[in-house]
Amino acid sequence: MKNVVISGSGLFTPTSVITNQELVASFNQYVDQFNAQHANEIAQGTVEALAYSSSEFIEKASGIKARHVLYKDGILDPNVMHPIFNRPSEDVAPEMVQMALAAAEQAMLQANKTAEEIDLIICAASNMQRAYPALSIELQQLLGASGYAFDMNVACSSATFAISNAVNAIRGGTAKVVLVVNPEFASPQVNYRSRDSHFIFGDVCTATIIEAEESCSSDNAFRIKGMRLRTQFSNNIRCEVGYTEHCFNDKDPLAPFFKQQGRKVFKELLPLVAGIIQDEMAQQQLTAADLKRLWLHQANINMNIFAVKKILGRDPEQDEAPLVLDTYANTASAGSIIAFHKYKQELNSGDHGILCSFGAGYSVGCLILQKC
Ligand code: CO8
Repeated sequence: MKNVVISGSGLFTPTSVITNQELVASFNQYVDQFNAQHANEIAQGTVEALAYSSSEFIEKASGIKARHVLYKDGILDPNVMHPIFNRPSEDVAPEMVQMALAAAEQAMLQANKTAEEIDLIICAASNMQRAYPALSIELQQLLGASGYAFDMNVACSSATFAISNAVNAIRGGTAKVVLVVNPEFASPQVNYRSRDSHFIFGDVCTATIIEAEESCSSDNAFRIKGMRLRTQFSNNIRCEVGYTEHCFNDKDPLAPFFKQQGRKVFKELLPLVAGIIQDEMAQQQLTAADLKRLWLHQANINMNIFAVKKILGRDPEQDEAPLVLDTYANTASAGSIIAFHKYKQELNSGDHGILCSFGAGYSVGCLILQKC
């Protein structure tokens, strides 16, 4: 079987930042307005008063201190509470394609690959800005790449599942050099009026180049030694919005938003994640002592600490399981790739690491990587 590598990675980070303090101040202003407007109903017990959010809670419960967003305007205005931006026109690439272009250019540079050499593009993310034509095909045209392109969505595991598709396409002979992009434009899907979830997500885009080891000329490549994917249905992380929404008589104002049962996710997903990583380590005949890095999904600091302890049997050392969610927040499928992109340079030839995503579906994607 052909050896396949990740020969380059790229990261586009929006310049605008929202700190927990800014987010909480705006949310609490909204709470004051809501409670004042509904004072009578609250007094009569027909409406429940809203409670304040808190920066301390957010940081302790999630590890998140700030997040990058494409459009800060509107999000912090208690009378708007969503990003404000224009509907993309037919002749301007939408945000997700523009983010992908920026991340792709970095990944191509690192992999020493030109756009003409790319013959498959996969746009893999938790949301697509439109149903069709595929965002990846627009990106293909802007880059001047050949071959074919498609979009796919496995929520937080979109990136790892797409990389495994890329490996299979290369081994199956339908592609030689694959660009995977993960534009996570999450902020429009965040319910900034929900205390439980207003702090969770940020916007970002990652990119990776995947190719056969024999064609690789990058000095920072990682061999994909093992891949293990798993899905198991759960309603605990859900978004209802779809193309049928306008047909329903009972309009659901919460339909466009991300919602979850965070505690249940925590409890149900972790054993699944730990089991899949351990199974793949056993398959590759690796023990905890063989692992130099754990590039894990970035949803919650406590979840990552738990998973790492289960896998290594001890607390991680600094940068052994790097966290980026303090500054990026949860960036869905891009999270583990950001960690990989930022914390892969120190590994030496032969060193192993695990890149693992987990999230809605449920879905888990585990890749065992070895520095070439
Ligand atoms: N400020 C103050 N207090 C709060 C706040 C807040 N903002 N929010 C909740 N509280 C209160 C609650 O009301 C509760 O109070 P009480 O004890 O009186 O009932 C108390 O704090 C504890 O609440 P929780 O039990 O909910 O708190 P947790 O410790 O569980 O922390 C988390 C909440 C951080 C959400 C945590 O449960 C978590 O991170 N779980 C993991 C979830 C996870 O990994 N989900 C994956 C989602 S990502 C994904 O799959 C991608 C989907 C697609 C992406 C879409 C892009 C938008």
